[in-house]
Formats: sequence, structure tokens, C-alpha cells
Amino acid sequence: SDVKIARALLSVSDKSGLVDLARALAARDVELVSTGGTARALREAGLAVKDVSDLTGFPEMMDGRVKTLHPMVHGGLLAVRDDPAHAAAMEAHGIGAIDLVVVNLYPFASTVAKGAARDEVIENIDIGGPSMVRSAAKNHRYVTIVTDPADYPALIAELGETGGATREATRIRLAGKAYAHTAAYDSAIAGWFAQTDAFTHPAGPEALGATRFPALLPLAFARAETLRYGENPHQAAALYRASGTDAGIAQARQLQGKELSYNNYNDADAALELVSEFRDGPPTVVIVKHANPCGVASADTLVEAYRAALACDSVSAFGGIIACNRPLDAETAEAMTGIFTEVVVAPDADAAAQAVFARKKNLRLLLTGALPDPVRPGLVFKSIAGGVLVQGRDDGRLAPDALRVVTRRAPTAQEHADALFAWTVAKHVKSNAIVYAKDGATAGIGAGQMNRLESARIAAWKARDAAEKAGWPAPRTIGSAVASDAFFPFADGLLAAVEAGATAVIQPGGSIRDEEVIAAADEAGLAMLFTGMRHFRH
Ligand code: 93A
Repeated sequence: SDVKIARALLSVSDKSGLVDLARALAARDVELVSTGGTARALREAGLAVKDVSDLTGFPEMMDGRVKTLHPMVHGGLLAVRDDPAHAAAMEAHGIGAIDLVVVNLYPFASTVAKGAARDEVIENIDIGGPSMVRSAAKNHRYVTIVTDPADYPALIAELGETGGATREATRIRLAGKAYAHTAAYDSAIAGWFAQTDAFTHPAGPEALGATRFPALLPLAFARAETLRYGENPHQAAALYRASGTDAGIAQARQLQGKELSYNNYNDADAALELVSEFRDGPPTVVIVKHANPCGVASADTLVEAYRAALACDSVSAFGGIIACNRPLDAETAEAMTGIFTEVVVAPDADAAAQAVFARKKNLRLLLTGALPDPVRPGLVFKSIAGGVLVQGRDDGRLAPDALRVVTRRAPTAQEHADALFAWTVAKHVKSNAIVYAKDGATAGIGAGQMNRLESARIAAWKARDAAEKAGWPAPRTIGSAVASDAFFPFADGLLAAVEAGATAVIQPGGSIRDEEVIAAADEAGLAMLFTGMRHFRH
């Protein structure tokens, strides 16, 4: 049921929105009680505030370490008001009920992030704040707990709707949020200690892997959406959004279309991650199916890039997910709506493009703003039975001097450019990945096979199929560059590429049979580049 707010305790480090909220409370004759800095901010705004020290009869002491840790505060928060014994205790000790608690905590994470000294970090471990948050949240039957300034406007609105009270559903929701907040807070602290522990360990942090992975991951994911189902209709699914980042598909803004499904998110993520590699490049379009690209192309204009990407494998592109690295214009939108497409992801879309998409009610249009940095650091999780594997995201990028020509013939400028293009795409294709590219467009993509030879054959076969469909005189693998995500263990995969007409190869190198593979390349007159870097993706 509704609980009328008569007394509020405000104690916040982040003072944004504070004065507006306090004014709304004061306007409803709510008594305001505050700690030092918060009280000062409210008085400066002309509001009447009672000091917590007046409530407790103790001064704030020990540099503020002890200010709200007192029965006058926690009794007021925890009392079960309609329990006669609790009511008697309140009466006996002169404890007044507190109906609303507005608290946010000492900025621990940002203090660590700014590289503060150990003492300063420790001082920013909030004790009294989380105690109040947890007391108030436990007693949500009577008490409202607000930990996020983003919730102030809704609270103010609710006070207006109810005549100065909060609803039970609101108190329950905010209590859950409060415990998520203190849990994330303590997890950040525990992560910092685990790190510190490793740094003082006799074996050293490197030996424990702790410089890259703390013993505890201080990560916060909040459920953002319950999805209709997972990869299959009998699997339940939800999207959890990571706090503290805006660099991903989970943060994209959906402009129109049906709800995104689990598979849509997964595919759109693959498409956005790949197209972001071309953030600073020419207009580029990626088409993804089942989390693998089935066509990628760069061109002078976005619409040309789309057509070239589509031509690579127009059969697979049906029902695909498209991502591009330029704002959408009407002409490109028109071309994209030529076949059934599930999702289009773009940095932006002009009004004319939006009008074109609006005609396709089901098509989901996602706008990301500036594309994410392809080499930003990050973690990648894969759950295995009973655990989670964690690795850094594949932020590998070839340094300009990393490429080594290992054949007698060096690649031409065009072969070199196509090789790099194919290599970038191969990074985003499930292993074993083979990608043929020519003139800035993929010519054939072989993904996810259990041996490299088969991926090479499938990619070539698909290129022949595409040529047949488009009425081209020959498949575009002829005169192409081919990329392999990992080394060719035998010459057979390379020979399949020769057969398909590739004239240049890019691959990591490093096989014990490299010499055999290089000899086969030389014999066929190929130019081959070694990257020294592998891009497995499973
Ligand atoms: O040092 S504390 O752990 N001890 C306390 O008793 C206490 N009570 C509130 N930190 C405490 N707080 C925190 O002070 C709140 O969580 C809030 O972050 C901050 C507000 O202090 P001020 O009002 O002086 O700016």
C-alpha cells in the first residue's frame, strides 16, 4: 500500500538533482535530515535541513567515518512500525521513523580509476552509506530507498500522483535496485583488494595473471530487456546491459521495427563489430547471416558498397543483418529494402532514409551514433558448464611494418590492398575462416569448417555460384587476394585457393610446414604475406 513520506534522510556524494528533489519534498512539508556536505548544499539553496548530528546527539566524527552509524538512524529505518514491541522501542528511545532515504555512495570506482593513492582509495570505501541503503531496502514495506539520481523525477511525479506517498511496487523495485547497487559497489572493492593482494604476492602479479584479470571481476550488468526467447523458442533469454559503456550494439537506439530477438542482437553485434573496423575507411557495408559476414564491400558511395556486398552472396543475404559505416541516405535505404532484411545498423539515417524504411514496418533500424573504436579494450565471456571463460576482446591490428613478404613475388598495390581487406574481414569470420577479396569487396567467404581446406573450397564454390547468378563471365576469386585466419597447416588449402584463381595470400604463418606452403605459392607465382598474428574466432 502507499506510504506517506513525512521525514527524509538525504546523504549523497553525487549531488546532481539533489536540490530539485529536496525542494519537491519540502513543498510537501517533508522534514529533511542530512549529513554535512549534503546539508550544506541544501542550505545554500535556501532549504531548511536538520543535521544528522542533531538526530543522533553525536557529532560527525573521525573525518566523517562515523556520522550515520547510530541507532537513532538505523532504528528509524529498520523498525517494523506496526509491531507493538518495535513501536515501544521507538517510543522508549525517542526514535523517529525515517520514510525516505536518498543516498549515493563515496565514489570508490572513480577514485581507483583516477589512480589515487592507497589511503585515498580506502577512505572512499563508504560504510555508513551502504548500511543505510541496506537497512532502508530491507524495510521497503515502510521505507523508500533511492540510490540513483535518474530515479528522482519519477519519485517526484509519484509524490504528486499520490499526494505525497510512494507505492509499494515502487518501493520494491527501488529496494532491488539498491541491493544491486551495494552488491556492485562491494564487488568493485573486492576486485580492488584481489588486485592489491596479487601485487603484494611473493610470486608477483604477472605470475597470477592479475595484471590483466583480477581475481574478482568488478562488472555490473543490469537486465535491460527480457527477450521473447533465446536462440530457439524453448530457450528463455534476456539482454543485460553493461554499465559504464556506450560503445556497443546493446546501447544502439532502435528507431523502428519489431522487437529485437536474441539472434538479432547476436548478428547485429557481429555486423557492427566488423563494420567498425572500417570506421575511418571509405563507405563500407557488411551483411551478416548467422553471425558470419556473407558480403562485405567498400566503395566510393554507400549504395555501391551495399550492391557489391550483396553481390558476394545474394542468396545468404536474404533475411540478413546489414551494418554500414556512414549515415544512411535514401538511395541506399531504397536499395537495402529491395530484399527482405531483418536489421539495419548505421551511425545515423537522414530523414529521407528514415521515410524509406518506415514503409517496411517490420525492419528494425538501429542507430549507433559514432562507431565504436575497433581496438578499444574489453572482455569477452563464454560460459562453459560450471564456469566462464574470459579473454580480452580481439583488438589485434596489424602494425604497418608487421607484414612480411615470404614469396619471390611481392604483391602489387591492388593485391596488397585486397589482402588487407580480406584479412580484416577474416578476423570476424568463424574459424576456420577463408576470405577471398577483390577490388575492395569480398568475392567468397568460407566459415566455420573443421578444416581449412574445406573453408577454402566452400568460399570458391560460393564465388562461382555468385558469378552464375549475376551473369558474370568468371567468378571474382580470379585475380583475388585470399586471407586465412590461421596458418595453412598443409599446402592443400593454399592449392585450393590457387585453383580458385587467387594471386595473393595473407596468413599468419608459423606452421612447421611453412616452407612447403611457401614453395607451393612460389610455384604458382603467388605473392604471400605473413602477418604473424592469428584471428581465431569460434
Ligand atoms: O564515512 S562513512 O562510511 N560513515 C558514515 O557514517 C556515513 N554516512 C553517510 N560515510 C557515510 N555516508 C556517506 O557520506 C554517504 O553514503 C554519502 O556518499 C556521503 C555524503 O556525505 P556529505 O553529506 O557530507 O557530502
